[in-house]
Amino acid sequence: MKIGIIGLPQTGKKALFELLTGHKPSENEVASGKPIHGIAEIRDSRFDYLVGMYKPKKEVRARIEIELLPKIEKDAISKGEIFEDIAQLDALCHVVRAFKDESIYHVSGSVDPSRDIDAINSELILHDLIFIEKRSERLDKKVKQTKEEASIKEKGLLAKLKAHLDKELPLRLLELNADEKKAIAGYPFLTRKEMIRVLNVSEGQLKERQLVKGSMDEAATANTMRVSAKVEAEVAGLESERERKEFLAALGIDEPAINILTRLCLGALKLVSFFTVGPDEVRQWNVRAGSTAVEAAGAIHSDLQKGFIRAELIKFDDIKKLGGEDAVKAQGKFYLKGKEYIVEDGDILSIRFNV
Ligand SMILES: Nc1nc2c(ncn2[C@@H]2O[C@H](COP(=O)(O)OP(=O)(O)O)[C@@H](O)[C@H]2O)c(=O)[nH]1
Ligand SMILES: [Mg+2]
Repeated sequence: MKIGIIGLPQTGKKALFELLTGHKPSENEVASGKPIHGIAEIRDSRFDYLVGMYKPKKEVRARIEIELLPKIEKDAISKGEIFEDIAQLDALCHVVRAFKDESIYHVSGSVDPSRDIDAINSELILHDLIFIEKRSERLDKKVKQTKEEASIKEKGLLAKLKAHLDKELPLRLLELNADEKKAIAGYPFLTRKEMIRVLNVSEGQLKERQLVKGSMDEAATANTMRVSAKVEAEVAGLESERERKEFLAALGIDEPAINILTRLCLGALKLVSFFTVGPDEVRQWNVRAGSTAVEAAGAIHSDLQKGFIRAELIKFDDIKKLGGEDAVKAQGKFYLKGKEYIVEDGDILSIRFNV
């Protein structure tokens, strides 16, 4: 499961990638025009809380894969290449320039986040429209020759997708039934992918409420957040946790934006986190939303999946409220679950198994 960072030139993509992954791409890597791989640790205050409670010998954060894609420029669609790379991703993180800085050039000469959001949307929409056009031409030929029912049906579906895209709307906002989803599952539609939008703002804009004015794609604002790459880099550069806290408090910020961003990435990838805890190790794990207890066991080790007996479950909120495992048990909030239990975000699991 991979999320990719996309956007116009000079928006702060590389700065955010560095903050998320700790990997500083070299000039050569950037110049190669290829996606740059990195791994980001999930920053989750629940994990920190459990580490504080269990004081384990070892702490292991969950991770996600991140790719930094080359800049998307106007008419990028005609060059094509980057879109094949985007098609390989499971979700997108669009970095939008909102910071004002005269010393850093802007491709369009002025800072205007909603214009830039629409520009990138349009490129992705155009990509999907071109795909539909080509696919439809092939289907037309096929229908003429064979009158095949499945092809006729698919043509109808593609026409429906096209009508939606023609309104400048991404396909992720179009409701499809299970059959329709299945029919297009193998197609490289970019606007079907979950998208997070990161407004890279100036320090003074961090607390503003309004996200973007007048963009076409307002339905996506739930997945939009503000970051100041500059502030985050300063926070990351501070030595101690105490210094970081004080610095953020002085700016009126509760938590580094990078933490919020990693959580949004998890959501966009449709992953949920569970925890395993104990004196030896506290660890956070990611599994696909909808995974069963036995699948979660398999994420830990195949032996746990094969020999699965049951999962012992505590909810994070319960242990936080009650202060410890003993109190959780005393309150009857310690649960036993079978193979088919659907893991929820924030579950603390202990798998009983037989080898
Ligand atoms: N003032 C300011 N400059 C930034 C911020 N984020 C990035 N920059 C600068 O903008 C330029 C482009 O940043 P970079 O991370 O390379 O963006 P990319 O080209 O989109 O990958 C660099 O000179 C950065 O130092 C920010 O939050 N505030
Ligand atoms: Mg750059």
